[in-house]
Amino acid sequence: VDLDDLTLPEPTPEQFRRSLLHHLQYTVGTDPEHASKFDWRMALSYTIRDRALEPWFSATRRTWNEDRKRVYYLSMEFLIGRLLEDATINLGLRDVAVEVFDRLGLDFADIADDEPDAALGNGGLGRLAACYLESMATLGCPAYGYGIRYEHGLFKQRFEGGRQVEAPEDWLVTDNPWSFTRPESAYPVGFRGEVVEQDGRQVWTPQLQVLAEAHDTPVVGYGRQWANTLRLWAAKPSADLFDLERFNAGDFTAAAEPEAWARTLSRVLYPNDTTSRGKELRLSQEYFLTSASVQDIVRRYLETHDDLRRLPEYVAIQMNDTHPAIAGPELIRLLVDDHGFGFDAAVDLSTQVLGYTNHTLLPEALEHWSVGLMRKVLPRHLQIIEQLDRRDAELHGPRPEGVGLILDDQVKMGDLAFVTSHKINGVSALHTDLVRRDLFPALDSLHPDRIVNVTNGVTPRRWIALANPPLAQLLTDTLGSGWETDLERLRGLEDHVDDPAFREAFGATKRQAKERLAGWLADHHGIEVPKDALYDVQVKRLHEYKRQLMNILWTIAHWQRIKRDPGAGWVPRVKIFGGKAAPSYDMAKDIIRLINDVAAVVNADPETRDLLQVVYPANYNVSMAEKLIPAADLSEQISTAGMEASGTGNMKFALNGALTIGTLDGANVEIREHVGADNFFLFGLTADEVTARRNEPDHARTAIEKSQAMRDVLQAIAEGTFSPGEPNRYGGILDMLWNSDWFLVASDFDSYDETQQAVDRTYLDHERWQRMAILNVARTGYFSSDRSVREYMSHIWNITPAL
Ligand code: 26Y
Repeated sequence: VDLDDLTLPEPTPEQFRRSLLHHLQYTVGTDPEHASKFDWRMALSYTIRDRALEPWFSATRRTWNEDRKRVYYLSMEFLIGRLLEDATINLGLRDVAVEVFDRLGLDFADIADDEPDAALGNGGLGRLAACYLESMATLGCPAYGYGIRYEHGLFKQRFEGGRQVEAPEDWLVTDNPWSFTRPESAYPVGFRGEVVEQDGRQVWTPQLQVLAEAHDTPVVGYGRQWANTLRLWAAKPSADLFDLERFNAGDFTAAAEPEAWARTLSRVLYPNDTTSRGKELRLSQEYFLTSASVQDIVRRYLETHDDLRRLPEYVAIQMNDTHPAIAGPELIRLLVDDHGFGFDAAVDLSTQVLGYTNHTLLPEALEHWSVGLMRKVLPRHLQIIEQLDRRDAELHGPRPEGVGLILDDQVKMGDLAFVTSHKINGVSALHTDLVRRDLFPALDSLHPDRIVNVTNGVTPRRWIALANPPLAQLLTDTLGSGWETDLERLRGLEDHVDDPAFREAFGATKRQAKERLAGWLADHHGIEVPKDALYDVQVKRLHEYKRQLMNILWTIAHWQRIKRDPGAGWVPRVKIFGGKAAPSYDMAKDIIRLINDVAAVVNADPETRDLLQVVYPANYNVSMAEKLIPAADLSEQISTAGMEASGTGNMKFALNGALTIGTLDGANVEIREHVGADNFFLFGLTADEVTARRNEPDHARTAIEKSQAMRDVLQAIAEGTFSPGEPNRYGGILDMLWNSDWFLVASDFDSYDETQQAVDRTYLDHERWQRMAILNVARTGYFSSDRSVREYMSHIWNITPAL
């Protein structure tokens, strides 16, 4: 078959319209008169998808023909959001699509807004994986993302009486036009059972087996030259799991039990982005992803090669944190048990193939599994881990206390990932230093060139072109096209910073974004906000270290001050919060409730209404971020120094012309270096000062006693100002603030307060603010995920792009 025959030409509006109407009739089964928004979205998705197939096929064929090295990005999370508009932009079809819908009397944006988010992730780590997939496709880096096709992504959040209530998310309930099922690519994944020695070899006979079935989504790069695959595994019962005998005996429920267990593996995303819950299911999910992916990788390699010793020339596997860290033992197991390798050779080979990215230093997020659980679920892998541990001890001589893969009967997954990887990377300069110094000091001195830094980045296609079309247009008008794939070109804006016409145009893009946001808040959340206020935004997962609490406490202080002197020339502010708390994280949920309670009181206060509004739209997700970020004037990046590995929202805000108020934490440090200290609102203790302060007894009480503002705030909360009739509602928060305050809210409060006041003063000087905002855009091109991915390609994956 001559496949070129089937290639679709670049469509004229007329051809696009015909495709759309064709799909509406023949794929969706309706006609324009009766089509719902859903029907139109489906027809449009298939029309766009058709155009994605050409680059997808040609990239796959080229990689195959040229026998190229491939990257495999293993991640338990891919927080992709919507795909339709992203694919439309990357295929260069947005203008044509908008025009065709216009002519049909429909609104493209409205149709695109109908798509549910693919929320297969919790937060930063999952969104980073999505940005990297998009950049790899744009750069022509042959790559596969491997993940789990969760039936239920991250829970939906709503508020009842200000409290978070979770409901299951069901993105797959309606058709997913982007996914292709590949029933022919299914792998058995075994669990439990026994290992016996036969003829000097270990033979593992699993007790349970499930099938991993592949579902592929094309990931189209910008400029439609390349597309990669996101392969998500769905768990299916393998035929022998169904107990026909029991079923025939009438015990229908029991007969279905093993089948139900199998499906559980891809049922739901763990909504916990901090603590590793010692749950058999979580470990099984991790192994399910990893085993299916590693089998698929080896199978693909062997289709065109016969010598597994050359695997590192063709395969790079990146582990997104330790969640897939069983990849080392799994690859070693396949090489030793199935392909006759000796242990040392297998370890050597695996290490050359694997890389590990660390995303957190929080002790509660460092995964470890008890030896008992490992023995039960993955007995063969435990043997391999023990053997690795013995081998390491032999290779490197006597070890200090605490060094080794197993400590206190727990397998430490970070250490395991380290010893099975040739490169370990942190996600910002500061974080990487701390990974070296605090997390892996012993392993770092044994392997001094293994730990490297790759500062995170975000894709400008989604976070500028898609999220902020007016700004994108201004960039193109000012710099020409090309900034989308060469973000350092934003530097060119520096030449225009003194041009009043440019500043006016830049200001107009921000105003438009605020108007869009205000309209959306009114329509979708029934919230009215002034359009000409300073928009101050903190959106991210709820966590104590991110200090949403400090932000809301300051909001109270600000409100109190306005009330004391309403005529003092205040800058009107809209304080915007967004984010979800893990369902079991009580303190985070209390903070959510406090924010909502404060919003209720403050927003209803006639004295301050025009000067201060607090809004917290429920269910923050990727598509909400696309609306909020472009409208922000001020980006809150206020974590306790040393605790936020990088942050990536900070980059999105700066690229959209928001100024940052932030601590010297994560990538804030580098953002500040890039934009210049004058264009960044810095406050707070440094990471080293944080460590020192924590050792001072009573640091919290001391700090509160020194701060009049903070005492007034805490008193108002204690009096029930925000919880009328229930003054003790926030007793837990108050007690924590006075007596422990691990995250140093009290210690940093006054510094934050002063800096917030500097923000107001600066905002009053409109021209100065405008300049600062423009310079933020001009100088943050470095934070494109294209730059990050290039660094991975050259420093870790040793791969050259095909484009
Ligand atoms: C162990 C398990 C429950 C677990 C699940 C998810 C542990 C951690 C996570 C997620 C971590 C995460 O999202 N980390 C974030 O990664 C971003 C991308 O590198 C960073 O920008 C951000 O600072 C970091 O918190």
